[in-house]
Amino acid sequence: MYNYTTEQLQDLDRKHYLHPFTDYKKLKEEGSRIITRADGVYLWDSEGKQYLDGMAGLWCVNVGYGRDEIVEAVTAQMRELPYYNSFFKSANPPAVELARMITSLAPAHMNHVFFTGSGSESNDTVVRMVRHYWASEGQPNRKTIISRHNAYHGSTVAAASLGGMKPMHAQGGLPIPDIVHINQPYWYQDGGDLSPEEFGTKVADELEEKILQLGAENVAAFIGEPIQGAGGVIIPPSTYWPRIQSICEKYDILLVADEVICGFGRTGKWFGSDYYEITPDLMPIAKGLSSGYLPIGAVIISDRVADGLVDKGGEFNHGFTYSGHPVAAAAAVANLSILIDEGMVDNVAENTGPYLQEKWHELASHPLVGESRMVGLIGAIELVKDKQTRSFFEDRGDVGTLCRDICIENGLVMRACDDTMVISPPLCITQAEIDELISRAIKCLDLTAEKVL
Ligand code: PXG
Repeated sequence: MYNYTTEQLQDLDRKHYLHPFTDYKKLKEEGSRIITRADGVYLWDSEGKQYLDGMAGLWCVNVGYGRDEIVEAVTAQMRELPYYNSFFKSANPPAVELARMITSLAPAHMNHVFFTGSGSESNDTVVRMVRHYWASEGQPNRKTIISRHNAYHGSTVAAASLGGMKPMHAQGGLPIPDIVHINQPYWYQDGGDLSPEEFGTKVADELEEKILQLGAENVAAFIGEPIQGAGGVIIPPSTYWPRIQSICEKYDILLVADEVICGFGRTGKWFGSDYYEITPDLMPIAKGLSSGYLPIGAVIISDRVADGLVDKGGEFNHGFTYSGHPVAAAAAVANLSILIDEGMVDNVAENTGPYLQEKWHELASHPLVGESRMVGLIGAIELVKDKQTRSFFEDRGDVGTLCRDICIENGLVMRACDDTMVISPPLCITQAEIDELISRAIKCLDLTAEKVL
């Protein structure tokens, strides 16, 4: 369709295209990889090289690539109504149907949806909505939102402020006021001599300390990813979420579960909140909602918060041109239908999840691997210098980057978060494809170990 050679594309890319989260000088020197097509769990680049996509794009292509049902739904919707807004008392059939479907899958007390265009917009919506909710309830001082260091909630000003990524805060004077951070439940790095369970309780208790320090009457909400994704697939100890939930209840703090990665089957349940048996007040979602076929996000809202907004909130002065976009909504409806009709979420829980977990845990015996962890189809391995003492390499991140580059050379997309290698493959992955993923991963770990151990 685009009549360029790889070199021409790379040249034009260098000249005109500033990529997200990219060191521009390095990219200019090295040139970009041009991905041209995909099917199932595989990608191909402009030179015809094949990759197994262990990251489902960016943690989003849950149903896998190449699903005609989505293409057809989108094409039909484009013809019927390519765009109309949801402002001024308007709605459209796919957006209404999508709201019905999402709330039928969400926990029973969550029956309302606000549509956005992305996960970042969903989290911006969370910030404005929880503050507006408390103001409507006659508690306008409840403004502060407590989040965690090393959380990722997106890249807009509010979402990056909610996030706990220090390099992001350093660029542009973030966080914005009234957002504070506590420690993350990262046992492998910070747990020391404590058992994971003891450590989980200890870090959860930091929430109570922070609430008492701020005064509960000033705190609006706590936000966390059920499992941190971009932070390195930090799977919290079993004691963590129950404690967080009970602290939120004790002080009447709204609980926000960022389900942008965990939502729509990643953990083998529909939502990470189902996996950890927590009952949030708000759940920002995106990614797996449309499997990335078109950009769409949303916030799922509890009856308590929605009722408050309806009864006392007046006009909510917030929304986006593309809130409830009919074509994106049609893609999401078709995507959710595939997940439901093919039983993909149960298949992760009962079949492919346990199968990949067993093989993934075997990687822990590799000399370079300090820990392997996985829930459903989201997992990580820690690359370390000394596994006995849980010691990381000195220049944290260099070995991860090396391993990631070796993976790419060998036809496997794995992402490095510092020296933590993470995977989150499409939920449609088969056992045979899992075998292939693991054999490519072992080869790449061996090649990395040869260079660094
Ligand atoms: N919340 C979570 C938990 C996310 O993982 C967002 C919100 C923001 O979504 P949008 O659609 O605005 O990007 C995310 C996004 C990475 C990486 O390198 C992760 C994300 C995005 C880009 C890169 O791991 N997660």
